[in-house]
Order: sequence, then C-alpha cells, then structure tokens
Amino acid sequence: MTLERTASLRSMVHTVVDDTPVFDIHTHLYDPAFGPLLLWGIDELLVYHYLVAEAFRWIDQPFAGFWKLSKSEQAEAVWNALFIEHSPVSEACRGVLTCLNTFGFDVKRRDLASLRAHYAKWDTEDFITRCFEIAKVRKICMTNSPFDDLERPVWERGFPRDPRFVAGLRIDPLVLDWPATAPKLKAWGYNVTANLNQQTFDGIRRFLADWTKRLDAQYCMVSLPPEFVYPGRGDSAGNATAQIIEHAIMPHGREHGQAFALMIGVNRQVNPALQLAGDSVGTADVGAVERLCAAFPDNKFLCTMLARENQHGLCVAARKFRNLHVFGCWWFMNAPSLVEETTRMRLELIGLSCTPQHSDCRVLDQLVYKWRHSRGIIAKVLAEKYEDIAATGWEPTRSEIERDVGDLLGGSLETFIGR
Ligand code: FIX
Ligand code: ZN
Repeated sequence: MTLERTASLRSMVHTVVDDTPVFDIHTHLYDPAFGPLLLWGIDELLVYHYLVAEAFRWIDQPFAGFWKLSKSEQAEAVWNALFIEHSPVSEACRGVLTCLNTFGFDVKRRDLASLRAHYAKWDTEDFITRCFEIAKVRKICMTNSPFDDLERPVWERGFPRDPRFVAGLRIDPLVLDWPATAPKLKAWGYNVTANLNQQTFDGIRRFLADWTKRLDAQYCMVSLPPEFVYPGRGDSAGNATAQIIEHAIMPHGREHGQAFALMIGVNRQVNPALQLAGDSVGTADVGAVERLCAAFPDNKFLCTMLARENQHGLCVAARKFRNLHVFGCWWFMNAPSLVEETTRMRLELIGLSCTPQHSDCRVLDQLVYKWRHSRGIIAKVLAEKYEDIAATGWEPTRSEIERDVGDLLGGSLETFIGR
C-alpha cells in the first residue's frame, strides 16, 4: 500500500469509529425516572471515587474529616489537590478536562466557581440528550440491584421507561452472601431457607425470573473476588456461590435465554476508610471461567477481568469457548496504556468477536470522556490491524469497516446475548 492509501485508510477508520453510535453495555447511570440517582454535573465529576482515591494521596487530613464535608466542599478539596496544586495528568483527571473542554468551557481559567455557574443553567433532560449526542451513545445498560433500598421501590412502583436506558440485573449479595440474603428473599415472599436445597434453588429462580421480567433485564451480572473458583471448594461461602450458580442461575439463564456476566478480580474494601474508593484488585483464576463455560455449554457468559495479568488467559479462554464473550477494560484497566495493549491483544487473539470497551460511568457527563478516549484507542489499534492485512492486498472497504466497528461498539454483544 502506498503511504497515501495508508493515511486514507487510517483516517477512514478514525472517522467510522468516531461516528458509529455505541451501545454502552455496563454503566452505573440511571433512567431519569430514578431522580437523584442519576448523577451529573461538575461536583459529581470531581467526587467520582477514582478521583477521591487519587486526592487522598495529597490531602493531609483524616479520612473521616473528608467524609464529613458537604459534597461541594469535597469537590473543592479534590479540585485543589488534583487540579490546582498539581497538574491533572492521571486518566481520571484528564477525563474531567475532556468533558469540560467538550462542553465548551475554557479549562485554562482553572475557575471552579464559573464552571458551577455554567452547569447551574442546564436541566437534566436536556443534559441527558446532550451527553448522549456528543458521546454518540445510542443506549446504555444500567446496573440494577433489587438489593438496593433506593432503587428497589422505584422498580416496584413501576415507571415509563426511557428507551435509552436498558437494565442489567445485578445480584452480588445473592451470589456472595447467601446467609445474609436468604432472609431478605424470604421477607419478599420467596420460599427459601438458609439451606441450599431444591426448594431454595426454586425460590431463587422465581426471584430471578420476577426481576428479569420487571427490569426487562438484558443480562444478569455479578462481580467476584480474585478467589472465585468453580467448582466450589474450601470454605462454605465459596461452595455456596458455586452451588447457587449451578442450581439456580444456570437453569434460570437457560430458561430465559439470559447471559450471565462475570466481573472478576475485585478485592472489596481493602481500605474501608476510603469508602467507595476502597476496593482493590487481585489476579484471579481464568480456569474457573473455562470450567463454567465447559460445564454449561447451553449458557452464555460475558466476562471482564480486573487484573492486567488475567487478560491474556481470558482471551485464550474465549478461543476455546464460543459461549464466552469478553468485554471491557474495567476500572483499573481503564488507563490508555492498558486499554491499548488489551485491545490489541484481543484483536490479535479473538478478532472482532469481543466488545473492547464499556464506560462504567457513574456520572452522566463521563460518557463524553470515556467514549472519546476509548474510541481514539480502538481506532488506532483497528487501523493498525487493517493496515497489516492491507499489506497482503486485502484492503477493507468502508462498508466492511462500518460493519466491524458496529460489532465492536455493542453490535456483536447484542447478537451474542440475543437482544
Ligand atoms: O462492580 C462494579 O460494577 C464496579 O464497576 C464498581 O463497583 C466500581 O466502583 C466502579 O465504579 C468501577 O468503575
Ligand atoms: Zn461497574
């Protein structure tokens, strides 16, 4: 290929990746019907737990003192520590600047008060539309937990759904802490006991079926610690997790054609004083994922792993099991250098049958930066791969590129989960 053809291929790939609407398959955003649960605005951006963790490295104050501050005071403390007293070079800091710049603010003024004044002029509905349009997001999947006391009543009351916000059924307490969860299901009318017997499994299946229907859930999901094993062994909590998966979640998934999303590798609350920012990472056993895929060939699994060390093994697992779909660069993996190496590895090992990224947004505005940054990397890596095959004479056409990018940005996941 001539240099000119290479440059035009590269620019076409960047244009297509920038212009293709994405289905963001995992976020912590809420349908506007949830009112204050849908976070947005400059103060929410600044108190994002990624930034709070970074700010605590500079803030010379007891953790408890910070948590006693109002939200706007916390935001000011983060702003001063991470933006004013030091340059905001981390990925999470850069994300705030990308948002502000894209919304048309003059970031070089470094003026929090005027940012707040500008934000105060916007209303929620308009801002949702604006963020979806700028980020070119066609729909997002929420994380919806029946165990969350703030969101459960909203689902129970019912509300007209905003079609841009689809639901994901999140069930961590059910999978990870059955002794504490059994009484809750019982109180909600499900015939379960602390004993994991057939009656209990049937009760759990009814619970899952009811909530799947209530949410119209795209998939069912759990986050798991690095120690997660399958089949279960050792302690009783680990065994309970494996049994609930085997005897309740798997049959439920087959009956409803519903995929099970595994997010593996989070060590919760290694530093509880940091609250939401206190979780860490550990290397997990990809063999557990392979054994699940092998034991339940009629179930579909989505999987993302938190440790960099697990990314290669997970790609290899996906080569072995077509009922496994790898997605996202989750949380501590969402740093440009890691997204780039992971995306390149995935394309090299499993081609286009994966979903390179999700946003994990907790604040609506973040759609703008997470997708801008991710699209840049996906386009760069994809262009490089097309250039490599073009060198053999196989030059991709624009419509082939559009097809491929549509798959990477949510299309292949929709096909996989059948939604
Ligand atoms: O478990 C999860 O879904 C995680 O993504 C979150 O709990 C985590 O706090 C987060 O926001 C990571 O991006
Ligand atoms: Zn998440």
